[in-house]
Amino acid sequence: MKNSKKPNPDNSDEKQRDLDLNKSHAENQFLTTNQGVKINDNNNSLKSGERGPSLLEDFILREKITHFDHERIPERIVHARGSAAHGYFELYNSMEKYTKAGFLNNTSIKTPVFVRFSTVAGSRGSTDLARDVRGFAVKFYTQEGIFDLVGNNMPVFFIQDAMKFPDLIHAVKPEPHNEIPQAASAHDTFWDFISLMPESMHMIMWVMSDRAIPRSLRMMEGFGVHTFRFVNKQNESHFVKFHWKPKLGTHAVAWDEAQKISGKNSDFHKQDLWEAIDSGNFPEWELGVQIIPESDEHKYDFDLLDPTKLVPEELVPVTIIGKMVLNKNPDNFFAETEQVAFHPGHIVPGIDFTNDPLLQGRLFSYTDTQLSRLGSPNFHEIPINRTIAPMHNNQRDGHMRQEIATGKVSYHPNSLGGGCPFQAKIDEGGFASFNERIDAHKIRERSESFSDHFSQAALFYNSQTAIEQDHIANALSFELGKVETVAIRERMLGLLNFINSELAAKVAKSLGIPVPKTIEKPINHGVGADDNGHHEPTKVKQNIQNSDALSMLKNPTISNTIATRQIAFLCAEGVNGDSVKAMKTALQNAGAKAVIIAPHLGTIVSEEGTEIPVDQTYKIAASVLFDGIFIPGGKGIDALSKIKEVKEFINDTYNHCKFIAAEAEGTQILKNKGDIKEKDAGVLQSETIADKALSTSFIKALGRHRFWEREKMLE
Ligand code: HDD
Repeated sequence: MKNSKKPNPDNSDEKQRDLDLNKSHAENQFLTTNQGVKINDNNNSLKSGERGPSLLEDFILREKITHFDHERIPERIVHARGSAAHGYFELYNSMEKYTKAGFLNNTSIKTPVFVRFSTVAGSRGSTDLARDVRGFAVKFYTQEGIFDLVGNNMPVFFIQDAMKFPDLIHAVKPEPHNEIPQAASAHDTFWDFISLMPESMHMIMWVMSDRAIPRSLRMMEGFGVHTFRFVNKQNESHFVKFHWKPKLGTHAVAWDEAQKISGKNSDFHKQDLWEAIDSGNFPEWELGVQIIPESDEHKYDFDLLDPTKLVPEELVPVTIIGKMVLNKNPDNFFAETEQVAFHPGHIVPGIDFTNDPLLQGRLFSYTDTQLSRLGSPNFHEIPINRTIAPMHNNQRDGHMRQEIATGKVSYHPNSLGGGCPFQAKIDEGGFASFNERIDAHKIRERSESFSDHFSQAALFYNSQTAIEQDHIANALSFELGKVETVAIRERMLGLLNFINSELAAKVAKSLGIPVPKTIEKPINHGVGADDNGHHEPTKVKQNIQNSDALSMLKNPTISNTIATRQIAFLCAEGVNGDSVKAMKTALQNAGAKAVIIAPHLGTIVSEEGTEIPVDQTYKIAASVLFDGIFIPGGKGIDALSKIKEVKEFINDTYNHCKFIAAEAEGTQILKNKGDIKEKDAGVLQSETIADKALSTSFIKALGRHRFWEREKMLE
């Protein structure tokens, strides 16, 4: 076979066909050098005699080692750790009234997408379960060019102006003198900065909430964060906020669990996404928009241009306009996930920016960073970054140029090339920026309308259930407990007190210091507050209402599905085979995965004498890697109760508020454990083998994700 480039059978969309052009397949091929010379010996370098020095002449060795030496590129300065997948976006109803973007007008177009999820602070090899914001970046390969929606799993941001971004990131990254801690915000420099930046308080509430420790990348919301514009054919503009709503609901793990997962499987999220797609359980999100007419720009008591504010869904409802399905894992992590280059400035006609000062700064940063990360202004030619729309211009040359532009003309206007490539009129699809009128002085200032730093932080906190509020207080107690400088802890307590005095008091109790009384005004070094009180942050407005949409627990999964959930079956020799089989079948029928855990791999023999294949041993499996446990009946229970890891398994499952089901003899192991409360509704028990009622109620319970009420029982 001469040609090793063969088309991928999965060429279902235009982007996949485009990527196929660059794929290579080594089956039935000779090993060659980069120049195509067949290699005869890939084990030994060329030497002067068997024991002699290697020869400089060895072009095969030199090429191999040189390439290896240059394999690494700089990791992303933020969002270094990521996982990505291919898929498509489908529109439900035409949005023509608001935007002329083709992919949002035509419901018959399936737009290919590539989506990368990430943590922000950690390095490329850090843990998935860090308490952190998650990046949620979507590249739409539209027929009119690339649109990147480069968002996060939280709808607001820490800072209001891009000028502060390097400071924020320097503060959160490992401290520069000793490179500690990795992928964690619980250290002095982060909280030093935050305690001096009251504008970050709303985002801090989100990051200290369970949103920062998702159960899965498939179970998080996504947000465009900034207010963008939709522009229609009549050149009318509406403000728009983008939302991604996961079909599987928004779920989190417990903080103690997150820390343990980091040890047991630091690739937990990466693997979860990969396996779900690999097994055909394609994750889906619906795209929602909040649309605000231009005339309402100044209607709200916050500024639409301020990225530390959200638009409560109760004020402007989210309209669902389409869905995104991720249905293909990348073929090569480096070529696709690592080299993909997102940019909020990649927009298409029909979508435009607003004057949000954070967004404006981002418009510069992303191309700039790709230049150092990917090494050339030709990064748009890397297959994963290549548009599927026709692309012609007079940009030329540069490192690693792939395109062979023909002809002698590389300028515009020209007559020698017949005027080509020519400009597009607006009705031919040419991009024209929205002609917003700007009449202003050049000024290095922040708008007074950005000064309310506490109202929405309080709105978020007040909208949470009591359980979620406790989690926020606990997270703050953990983070500030790791801060060594007492003055920083005190400053933070002062700021928390502006949000909610009970929250501040709870955290203060854990830190063993009082909430400082002396701080009457928040210290604000962020927006250039001056001695005259100019631009001082305003206090919480009294007219704050609750916004149920901000709570995860008030918004359970639409369908309460248990699809793709992993349930551990705690087994040993002599387990009841019918008990295992009946529950396994019931869970599988509901889309969940039953994982048989036993003392050894291979098979175990049930009390009926049948062989049951084992998936994992107690040395490998851990409660934190599962969504719930089932303890089947059978005489094997004696052996099971003697296994050290089983006790830890049950304890962790219980402490992390997961659902437990046990049948017949299996219930004894729970009864013998004094710390499992008898009246716990999250522990389902039946004395009957293969009890249908038990499996039905277990499936229903698992759909609730967690029995968080147990936390109170554990106090
Ligand atoms: Fe950013 C990467 C999201 C503010 C500068 N950002 C990056 C990624 C996401 C976001 C999801 C990873 C993309 C990928 O997977 O490759 N960033 C955000 C959001 C922000 C935000 C939602 C606020 C609303 N970012 C922000 C500011 C700046 C940057 C204010 C600089 C002024 N961001 C970058 C960057 C990165 C990046 C340095 C690193 C790697 C990259 O761009 O490609 O340019």
